[in-house]
Amino acid sequence: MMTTVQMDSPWKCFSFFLIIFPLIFQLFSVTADTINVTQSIRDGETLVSSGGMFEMGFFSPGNSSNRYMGLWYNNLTVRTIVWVANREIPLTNTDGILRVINPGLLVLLNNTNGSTIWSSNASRSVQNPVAQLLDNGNIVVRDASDENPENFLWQSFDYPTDTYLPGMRFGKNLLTGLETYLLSWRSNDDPSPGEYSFHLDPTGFPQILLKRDESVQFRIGPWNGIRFSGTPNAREDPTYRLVFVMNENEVNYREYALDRSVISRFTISSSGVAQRWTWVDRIQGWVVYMNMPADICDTYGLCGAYGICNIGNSPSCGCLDRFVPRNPGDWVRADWSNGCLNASSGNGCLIWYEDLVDIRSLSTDGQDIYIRMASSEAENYNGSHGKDSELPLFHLSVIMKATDDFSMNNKLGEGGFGPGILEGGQEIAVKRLSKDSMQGLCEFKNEVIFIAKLQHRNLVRLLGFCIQGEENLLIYEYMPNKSLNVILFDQTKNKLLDWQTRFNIINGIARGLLYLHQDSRLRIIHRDLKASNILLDSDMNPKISDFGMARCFGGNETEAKTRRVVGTYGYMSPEYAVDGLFSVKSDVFSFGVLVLEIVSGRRNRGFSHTDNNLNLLGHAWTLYREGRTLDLVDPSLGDSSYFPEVLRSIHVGLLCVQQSPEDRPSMSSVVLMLGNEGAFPKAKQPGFFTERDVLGARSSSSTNAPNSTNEVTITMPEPR
Ligand SMILES: *[C@@H]1O[C@H](CO)[C@@H](O)[C@H](O)[C@H]1NC(C)=O
Ligand SMILES: *[C@@H]1O[C@H](CO)[C@@H](O)[C@H](O)[C@H]1NC(C)=O
Ligand SMILES: *[C@@H]1O[C@H](CO)[C@@H](O)[C@H](O)[C@H]1NC(C)=O
Ligand SMILES: *[C@@H]1O[C@H](CO)[C@@H](O)[C@H](O)[C@H]1NC(C)=O
Ligand SMILES: *[C@@H]1O[C@H](CO)[C@@H](O)[C@H](O)[C@H]1NC(C)=O
Ligand SMILES: *[C@@H]1O[C@H](CO)[C@@H](O)[C@H](O)[C@H]1NC(C)=O
Ligand SMILES: *[C@@H]1O[C@H](CO)[C@@H](O)[C@H](O)[C@H]1NC(C)=O
Ligand SMILES: *[C@@H]1O[C@H](CO)[C@@H](O)[C@H](O)[C@H]1NC(C)=O
Ligand SMILES: *[C@@H]1O[C@H](CO)[C@@H](O)[C@H](O)[C@H]1NC(C)=O
Ligand SMILES: CC(=O)N[C@H]1CO[C@H](CO)[C@@H](O)[C@@H]1O
Ligand SMILES: CC(=O)N[C@H]1CO[C@H](CO)[C@@H](O)[C@@H]1O
Repeated sequence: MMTTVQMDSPWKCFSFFLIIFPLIFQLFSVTADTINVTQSIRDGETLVSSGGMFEMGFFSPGNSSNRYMGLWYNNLTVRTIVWVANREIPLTNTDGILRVINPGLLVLLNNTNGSTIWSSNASRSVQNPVAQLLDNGNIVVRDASDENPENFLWQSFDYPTDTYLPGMRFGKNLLTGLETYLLSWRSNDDPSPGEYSFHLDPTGFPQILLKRDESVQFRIGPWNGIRFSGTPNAREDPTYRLVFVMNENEVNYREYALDRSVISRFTISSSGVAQRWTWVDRIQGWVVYMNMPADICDTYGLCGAYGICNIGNSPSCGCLDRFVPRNPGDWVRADWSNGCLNASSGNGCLIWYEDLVDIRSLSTDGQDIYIRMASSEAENYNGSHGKDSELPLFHLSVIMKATDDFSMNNKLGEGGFGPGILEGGQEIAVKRLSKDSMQGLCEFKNEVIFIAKLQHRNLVRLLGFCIQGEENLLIYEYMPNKSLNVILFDQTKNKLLDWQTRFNIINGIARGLLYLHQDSRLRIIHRDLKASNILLDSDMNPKISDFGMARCFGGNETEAKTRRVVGTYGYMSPEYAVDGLFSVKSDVFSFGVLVLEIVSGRRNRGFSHTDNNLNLLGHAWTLYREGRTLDLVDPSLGDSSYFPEVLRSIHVGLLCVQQSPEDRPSMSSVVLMLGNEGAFPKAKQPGFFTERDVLGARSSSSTNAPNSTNEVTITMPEPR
């Protein structure tokens, strides 16, 4: 008993001292957020950011007695280090001193003998350097006399340690080569670089990699232009907004807190776990609300090549359909790393361009996998998997009944009928194909089955088809708000299209088109994108219609050249209209025309500016060059608060309609540009600059000059 009492009192005394100690320090701390060349921070003194959020000074991590210069939250009851300067070279006593020296360096010195322990660097020198701790946790060196306070010589946000703070740009500057990434601490007591790092890999479709030394442990993404694919827990949540910038200068990722009172951070632990934290006042502590890897299936390549991980299964690793374990013995021992082999039966073959690794099944946010296989193979595959991959074949009588014998009351544009109502109550639209557009029954059927597999929220859904006698019908879901042209070009109705709706339509079309262009190696080129082919659902979401049809019914053609140009005057790219050359970039051109039409509320076709005889494209480009871009905007869009988005859309539209296909962006860049700020290239002169260009191009090669009909069919001269 005696010993316990004796032990007890010195401990009490000690803990009392621990509580008092920081208070004493507070008295000596510099309350400023900035130091200049005549000032310094000694051990025990601190800088506090102007809003009181962050504090910077000397500290000892964990149970270590070493001293480091670092940064933590000023007000939180748990000291949380978010950045360390001298992580590799600790001070062994309290003799460190932080100074700003000419020509603009922040340095940590050994005050006993004046040697430099740590230093920032700078690419230029300035007259009056100061170091400032900003309220977002960024330590910056700048020139006190610089009028632009953001013109930093150096910033700690470029060189984070193991913590991402909101506002930081995480990624790579492609001009300077500077990479901003996270590097774990060695242990709680030691901030020197540990084994784990967290990088944004900018090659191809950017993805975020968690590495242990050089080996990938876990992957977020890839970024598909909209979100990180395959990583449901890496999506925006109500606390932050995510900005992804990708252009020729930089590829980076940035988060902004939506509510400044929410304190959050993202770290990479010394044991290799990436974690998103948020401070909870009620419990006066940090809560981890996201862990990555979250489970064993997140382990990179766990199931090997052609393996697939499903956390609901035991064991979690399995093989892709039609594949078997390469080495069943290993699988029994829970070693899946050798993956799977195809169990090809010899009556067909699967072509793979590279090993497929790191596949898992997800209930949300997954990406469909499309596998190109021989049609004989596909038929076998259908047979063994029942109805789910088969498209319903409708009986003609059902369609006749639903559309009231193709009644003219139900006519929807050329060859279209709707709404028809099936017996179950489902509303349908029916497209009746003329028989001279057919390539043959078998091809039609294959094409239809193929198109049915293209599913995207911005493509009209094909519900079934009907081949009977002379009739070849396609049955689609019915879109209650008809097509975009009906509302966009109507002076009264277009008031219903506010900017948010228009921008949503632009983005939706872009995503639908991206899906067509990129989803499969077949590269579906729409070839007839126009306002009347954009249908609107009950929530005004756009859905592209008539996709794939051009590819199917375009006649005898190769990928690159066609004798019959099927398209619509006003939307056709010059190389397509004049030379019959088509590519994904001809769709990009049509998309650009659509964007300019949506922003201006004017048709490209038939638009002719009174002063200069320019068409809509020429007019838009002229305004853009004269810095009057906003003059293009539909006057019924009154609210100026969206102008940054409007300007961005016009800029993207103009990039898409450039004369040369090589200059036009791909749809993946378009999706990125629409969603992000950033420096875009200047738009060059559009193709079909004036109305005359179009007419000239048309009369030189057409045998069938259209007057007021919308469709154009140009027959190219026979190649010799
Ligand atoms: C540094 O800051 C102090 C306090 O604001 C000021 O008195 C001093 O003149 C400054 N020195 C220089 C070189 O700017
Ligand atoms: C930090 O605490 C101080 C003193 O209690 C308070 O004045 C200040 O507003 C707080 N700052 C933040 C960012 O919470
Ligand atoms: C310090 O060491 C003790 C005993 O080894 C341990 O229980 C404690 O968690 C350590 N503290 C930190 C912050 O690492
Ligand atoms: C600082 O300098 C003194 C004197 O040379 C030396 O004893 C001490 O180890 C130095 N500290 C560091 C961290 O280099
Ligand atoms: C200061 O002390 C450290 C550690 O002893 C030594 O490495 C360094 O060379 C010394 N620097 C100067 C300028 O004496
Ligand atoms: C600053 O230092 C980092 C790390 O040593 C280096 O990668 C970078 O190129 C340096 N920057 C300049 C401007 O010297
Ligand atoms: C699958 O098997 C076929 C036929 O044996 C072979 O040609 C092909 O390369 C195999 N594919 C893979 C991915 O192993
Ligand atoms: C398509 O064109 C090629 C080359 O001109 C010709 O050999 C082939 O028979 C044509 N096919 C059809 C279906 O017209
Ligand atoms: C278009 O031109 C054709 C032949 O030149 C003519 O028969 C037709 O009536 C014209 N259509 C319209 C709507 O003017
Ligand atoms: C769409 C398709 O080709 N389905 C075929 C799947 O296999 C069964 C049985 O062989 C055929 O009857 C279907 O036509
Ligand atoms: C702008 C517009 O016409 N919106 C209509 C779209 O369709 C829904 C459902 O049919 C209608 O309620 C909207 O008024």
